[in-house]
Amino acid sequence: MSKVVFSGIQPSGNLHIGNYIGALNQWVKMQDSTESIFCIVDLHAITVPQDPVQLKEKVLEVAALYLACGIDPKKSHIFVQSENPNHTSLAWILNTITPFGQLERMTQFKDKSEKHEANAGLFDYPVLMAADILLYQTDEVPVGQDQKQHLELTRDLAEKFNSKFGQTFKLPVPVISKEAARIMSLQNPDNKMSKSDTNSLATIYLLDSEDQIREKIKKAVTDSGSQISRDASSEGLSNLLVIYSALKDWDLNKTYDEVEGKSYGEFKNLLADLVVLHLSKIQKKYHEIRSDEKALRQVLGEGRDFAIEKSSQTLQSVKEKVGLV
Ligand code: ATP
Ligand code: LTN
Repeated sequence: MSKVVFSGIQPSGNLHIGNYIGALNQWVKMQDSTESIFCIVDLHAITVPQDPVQLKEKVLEVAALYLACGIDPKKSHIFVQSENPNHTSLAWILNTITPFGQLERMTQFKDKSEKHEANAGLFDYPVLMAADILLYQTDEVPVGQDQKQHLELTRDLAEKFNSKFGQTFKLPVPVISKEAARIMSLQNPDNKMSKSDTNSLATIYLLDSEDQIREKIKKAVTDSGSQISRDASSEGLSNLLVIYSALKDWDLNKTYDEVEGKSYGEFKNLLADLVVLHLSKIQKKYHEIRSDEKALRQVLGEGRDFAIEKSSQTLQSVKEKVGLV
């Protein structure tokens, strides 16, 4: 039997090249050899305030971007989290074995509750994520580095449930690519590139225009050096080199072989050409897919039916073990 892969992205803003390089690009590579399930996690998105009309639109936008980036509905299942009620049912049950202190230690909760009014959903976010994953007896979860702590909690909860009630859940393994797992902000290379950055130059969005892409790369923060050299790369410059390598689909060494000795300006031009080329292909497909909403909704409908069917088996067994029928 092939391995089960599960992952998700929140429809909480515009997807960016960090999401693409850290997550989506890996998903595309995994879908050929696994049973892949990719979710649009709208219930996670509402843990911070969302505009209801925009949220509906973003769900479809993210779905269309999944497809445009190469997720193939013939190979993968794509669905919207809130369309499968089993996620919230399992999350509630897992809540009852989740130590309060462990949730308090979650970095993402600490960060987000500083920026927004903390609510119980934000606190409980990782338990819903554990439910997402455990419902499908998932083997592998491809994510960016920032999600590692949530995956550790997921494994802890699965182990705890299994030892308390008998073997029920598979223990999922995070798949985090070494170099591309943490694409940094173009303006502040100490922070990760993020959907919610207030500095519009910090993030390259998948739907940015050519001019926007070129401007952001041109203004990306580096150091005061002028020529690329293997042994003296600042964080800002290494981030650009990592983006270049990821889009070329080769390792950092090969990028150095190609660009060592070039001026920062020359390299930035090369990078801008590459990003523009790469994103223009994605954007072309995106606009085609997004303009046929009926077909898109059909993909999501098939994904939902599959997700409900597959996850109901796990939920049923959990309920029986806990004493709920
Ligand atoms: P926000 O910035 O609003 O917190 P986000 O950009 O982190 O959101 P998510 O939906 O939380 O987006 O993440 C989707 C996936 O993209 C996750 O697997 C996450 O680890 C990955 N990811 C997000 N940002 C980056 C990044 N800068 N580099 C690499 N991977 C990333
Ligand atoms: N928290 C994740 C999104 C997410 C997820 C999941 C990722 C929700 N449920 C299950 C993998 C598996 C994030 O990327 N911020």
